[in-house]
Amino acid sequence: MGFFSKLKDTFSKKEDKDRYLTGLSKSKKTFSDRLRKLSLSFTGVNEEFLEELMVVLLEADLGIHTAQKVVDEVENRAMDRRLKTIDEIYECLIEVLSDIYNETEEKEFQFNESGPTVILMVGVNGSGKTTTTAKLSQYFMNQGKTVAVAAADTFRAGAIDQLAEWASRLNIPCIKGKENSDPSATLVDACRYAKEHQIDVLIGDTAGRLQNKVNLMNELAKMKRVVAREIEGAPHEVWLVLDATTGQNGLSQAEIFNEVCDLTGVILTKLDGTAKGGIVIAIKDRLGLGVKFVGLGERVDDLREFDLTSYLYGLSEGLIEHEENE
Ligand SMILES: Nc1nc2c(ncn2[C@@H]2O[C@H](COP(=O)(O)OP(=O)(O)O)[C@@H](O)[C@H]2O)c(=O)[nH]1
Ligand SMILES: [Mg+2]
Repeated sequence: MGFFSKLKDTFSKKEDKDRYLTGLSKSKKTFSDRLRKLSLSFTGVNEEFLEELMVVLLEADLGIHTAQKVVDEVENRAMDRRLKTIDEIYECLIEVLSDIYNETEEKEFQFNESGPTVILMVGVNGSGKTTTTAKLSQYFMNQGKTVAVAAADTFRAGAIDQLAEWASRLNIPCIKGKENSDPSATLVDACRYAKEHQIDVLIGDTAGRLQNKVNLMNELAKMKRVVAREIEGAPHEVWLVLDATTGQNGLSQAEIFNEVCDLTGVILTKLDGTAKGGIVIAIKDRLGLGVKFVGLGERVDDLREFDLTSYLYGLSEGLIEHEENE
């Protein structure tokens, strides 16, 4: 079975596949339309073709380093396997993307068996931290877990209310301090609350101030320290919330936050609004950080576990139909 067929086969067994495809429709359309345009002038895997492929990959936001790696690998495999047709090249390309994503192992999410699992949400303003905190709460509640949230964004006016509003809609506790108070103090309160009330998952929504890197660094480092004192192994996860529409800037955000607080994963939001889904591959390739969840809309149930098969299938669906219709 070829790689496309395997992909399709795996994908067809997934639950909820239509929602995934709708969310990825922009990326899919742009990526496969652009690739298909390459077929018009395709005469073989030569320098001109590889250059054009590079442009398509850069437009999909793979970043220069990862895009080059993909192009080189496609060239090598095309030579080794004597690939001739454009469809063979497409298939090879998707396989290379998959292999690059799978090259580095990622840390699997695990619940803390001995107490609350603490998750910190970090990222720049507007990336979707608060919304995603609500979505994740719903996600864990759907698994039968008890959830509490901590409003540790005490910096931005209205941020605490925004989270409290979500919490009241979800009917879960929201631990909050005063505006401009020390967010670490809120987190300490939240950890104690979670322990006392046997909460399974505590999600801390933090402030995003990338502009002032030193302050952010100190603040996040302090948050990590204080929760570690309250609950063993905490924070169990530090997830970077990244707006997929910010493009390559996302990669540098990920680099900086990773330096500051040892990220354990990424949540890519607003994938529904962009054709630039390639950042998924770039971040994994450059930082070894896996995408845990993707945001496919603004509603509380618009969050999905990231799944490479669905993602790649979403990107290449147009190409696969193309192959089959011939
Ligand atoms: N289309 C879309 N919008 C989103 C998604 N996630 C968040 N948003 C919107 O992005 C805006 C900023 O989100 P917010 O959670 O307040 O960001 P924060 O500043 O990081 O806490 C809000 O209008 C959200 O509704 C998503 O996955 N898709
Ligand atoms: Mg917020």
